[in-house]
Amino acid sequence: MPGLGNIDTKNNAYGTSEPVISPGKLVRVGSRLFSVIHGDLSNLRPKVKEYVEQKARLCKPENIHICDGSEAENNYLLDLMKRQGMITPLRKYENNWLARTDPSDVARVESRTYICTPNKNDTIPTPKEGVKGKLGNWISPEDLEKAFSERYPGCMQGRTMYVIPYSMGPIGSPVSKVGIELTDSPYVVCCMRIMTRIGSAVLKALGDGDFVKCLHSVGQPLPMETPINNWPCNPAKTIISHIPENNEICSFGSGYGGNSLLGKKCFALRIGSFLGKREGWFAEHMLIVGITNPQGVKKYIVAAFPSACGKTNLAMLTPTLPGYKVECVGDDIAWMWFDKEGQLRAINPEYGFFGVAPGTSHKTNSNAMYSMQKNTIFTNVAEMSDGGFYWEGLENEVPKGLRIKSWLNDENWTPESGKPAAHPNSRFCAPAKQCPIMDPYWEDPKGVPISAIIFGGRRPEGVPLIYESFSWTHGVFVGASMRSEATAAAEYKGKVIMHDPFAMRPFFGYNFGQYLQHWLSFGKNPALKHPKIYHVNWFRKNAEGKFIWPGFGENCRVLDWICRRADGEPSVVETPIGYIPKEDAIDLQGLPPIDMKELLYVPKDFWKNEVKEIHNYFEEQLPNDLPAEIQAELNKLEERLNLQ
Ligand code: GTP
Ligand code: SPV
Ligand code: MN
Repeated sequence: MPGLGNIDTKNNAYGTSEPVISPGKLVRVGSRLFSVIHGDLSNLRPKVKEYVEQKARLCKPENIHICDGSEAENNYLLDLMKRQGMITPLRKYENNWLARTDPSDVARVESRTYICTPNKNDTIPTPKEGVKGKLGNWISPEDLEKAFSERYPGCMQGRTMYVIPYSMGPIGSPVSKVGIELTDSPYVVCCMRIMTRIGSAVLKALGDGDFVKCLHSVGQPLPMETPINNWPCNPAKTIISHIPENNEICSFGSGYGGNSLLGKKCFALRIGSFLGKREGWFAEHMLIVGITNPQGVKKYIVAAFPSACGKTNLAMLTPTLPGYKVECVGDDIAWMWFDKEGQLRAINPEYGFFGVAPGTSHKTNSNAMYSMQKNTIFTNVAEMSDGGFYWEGLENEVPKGLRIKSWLNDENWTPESGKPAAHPNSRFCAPAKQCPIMDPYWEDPKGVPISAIIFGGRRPEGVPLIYESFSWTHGVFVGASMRSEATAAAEYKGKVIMHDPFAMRPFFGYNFGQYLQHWLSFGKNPALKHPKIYHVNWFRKNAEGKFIWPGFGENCRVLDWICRRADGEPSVVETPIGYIPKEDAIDLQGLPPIDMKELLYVPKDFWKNEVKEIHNYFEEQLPNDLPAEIQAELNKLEERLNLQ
């Protein structure tokens, strides 16, 4: 194996400056020679080798690098990216780095994310005639093949193709699943090493087993024109595609987040939900958190909020109620199943956090702040002249005496510029084990037992702080009818209220109607202990447009009520939409006065309108695929509102 760190800085064959570890072993694949600069192709098991060779023949990289996951390899890649100008060190910390992307590659691109099945209806519900389906994008095998032929051949020319074996879930555990990501982005390798467990140990555990085939290219073969911020990408040709039947993901043109770190949304949610349906489990866009009360009783809760709506914050909150302890299992994705005793259990398949930076501070989320003090890759945050990171909401004021360089490279950024210093979807990518409150069982393949399921969103109006559904089926309806204000996590502009069922709208791996059937089917099994299902809203605003609820660490007060309800506390008021807490049931000790009446108010006219919206949505989006039970729940909600 060539020595890592021994970088050949002379220009490569394409006259560009991608340095390579020299000399590399020349290997013939078909009619082409590749330089295998790290690892040994002949040591790969046949299925893996075949996949790598097939895609190498197609993408024609200059080099192949099989990742072992070691620290030396990671240091080599970080150094390589530094030399390429793709990342800069944040000097104030240990091994923290900042990448600035091309400003046109800053978030997931939902409009170019596809699921490919022979039948369209297997991917998305058939909408009403003349209406565009909004529950995912379908592409036919023929059209995908054509799109591939216009993109992948030769797309890695001049670059190194990295082979990343990775495990979602602890390596070798029966609940874990393996992916092999081939990518031409060293940034992706370093982030995948944080977000998943990667390297030789994964290949060993995989043996001759099956894996999810993941192909990723930034879509810019060398030589290319000077990339903006040294961030190669190809927004005009970006396409993120999934072929569930083949266990395959192909992503082209974007280097960012969920578009390129294929273990996350593509595998753990889209392919995951497809496999979950087939195998009888759930892959959900949910955090997993443990809460222990002053009596030492611990419960775990999962919560699904749309992107940038508070999962990371709730997953690692610092409780303000005395005597409570919160521990984090996961902040974005839960794989769940009912065990033989009928208990719902969950694991976090990830290994790190890819968290929203703006709004994160010692005041709002100190555990996230501690998690990112070292070994963290930041993307599109701003940089202070002392080598520190900076973003909106980090400090109350812009620090005096320091200059701030914005994510757009404005060296002397000031708030007066009227533009944010950090991109609203800027992120930190940090190892989970650096979080001071990781749960002792966060890597237990048996998972943790779940006592409650929460749905929620950003609802400035009308939606109470919390309500409890009447039953499992009603809870599934609550998930199905979720709506939330659009955020910067995807390409949407403005603050429109969007439907986002189960916080999964961009992540369903198959027809949403069938997904609902899957959830409902568990309600029919009386042997299962069905956790209660809730809806929360931290984002209700008063007439002045201010948040009524203080949020963040104070959300433990709501979790506490949920835990007490799981133990049978009868402190509820029935409303048409579900049970809400009695006015004094939520512990408000130590808080300045809060208008709980306003926070818990269920305005009838608002909800009648909400019913109309949901009705239209179902009618337009799933005229044929909506399960009757869900329609019945909507009708019952309407009746309850009319009776009131
Ligand atoms: P993804 O990683 O995109 O899935 O997002 P997420 O659901 O993990 O959201 P995250 O916790 O990162 O929060 C997103 C934004 O919402 C941040 O700017 C937070 O500061 C803000 N936020 C989170 N929790 C609260 C809360 O309880 N109240 C208020 N007002 N804002 C919050
Ligand atoms: C989300 O958008 O829900 C994220 C960030 O967690 S990304 O990995 O880009 O999907
Ligand atoms: Mn997310």
